[in-house]
Amino acid sequence: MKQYLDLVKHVMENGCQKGDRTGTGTKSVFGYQMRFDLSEGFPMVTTKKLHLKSIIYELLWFLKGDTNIGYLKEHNVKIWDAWADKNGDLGPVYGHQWRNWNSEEIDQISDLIQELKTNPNSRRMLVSAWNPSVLPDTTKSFEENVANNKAALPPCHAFFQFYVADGKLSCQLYQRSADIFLGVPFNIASYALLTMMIAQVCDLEPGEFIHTFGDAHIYNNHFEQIELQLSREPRPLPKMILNPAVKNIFDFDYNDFTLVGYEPHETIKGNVAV
Ligand code: THF
Repeated sequence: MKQYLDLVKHVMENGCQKGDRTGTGTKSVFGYQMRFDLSEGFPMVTTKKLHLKSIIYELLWFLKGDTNIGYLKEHNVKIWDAWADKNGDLGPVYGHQWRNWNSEEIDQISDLIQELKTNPNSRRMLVSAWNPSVLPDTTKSFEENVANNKAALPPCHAFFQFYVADGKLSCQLYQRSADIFLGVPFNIASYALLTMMIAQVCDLEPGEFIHTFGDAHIYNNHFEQIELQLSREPRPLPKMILNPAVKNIFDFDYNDFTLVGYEPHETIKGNVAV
């Protein structure tokens, strides 16, 4: 994953020291883009071990339209725990906006699949998680915002667009805010997987995943972990195999995903800024 290591180097060399909402401090750049050709392998970072199980369950949870961490907890996935209220709710975050935009029963994922199947030349195949009407009030706690029907956090991966050419499906994501050490490896794998799943159910081949960033940052308490990753030699990319029998995007289940040949360097721990 040269693309990821290039991003890391770029931000370490060119980033500005910048304060942030969480009070941790970051090195940050504004605007950057990476491209992954999905025919070259599945883009999983190899310079540390990634917990693919969390990535798959999180994506299945988004696709269900679920915004309560109960389902994640059932499967031992903890990555959303820090922001949920006492009932496990996060308010109208990703899953809600994808499947029931602004609570108006607009199912952006079903509409996208329909458009891909019937009008693949369309330039309007977007899904937006960004909804100004549910943005949280930053003077209030996560808990208070959720009680007011606001999202606990504004979406980081804000919207994405699909593109079909030569029978191949590509996806471009705009991520407004990107935690390069913890979140970005998850986000790359998650959207690469979503692109493969949608390609399969629309009888297309996976093309490219293009990852475009707004504020791309490395938290000050991740520098040591980042240097360790830069000292490691990247390994060959694994392959992701989907169960070919699945033809409906909402029918995928954890057992339909098989990752082959993932031989990463060992895990590196880091604290998440809340
Ligand atoms: N907030 C911050 N500060 N960083 C983020 O990456 C982030 N997200 C989501 C929402 N807010 C964020 C949450 N996603 C981990 C990974 C992804 C997250 C949150 C946390 C994490 O701690 N990963 C560890 C453990 C993995 C595991 O337990 O499965 C890791 O080592 O990768 C980004 O969208």
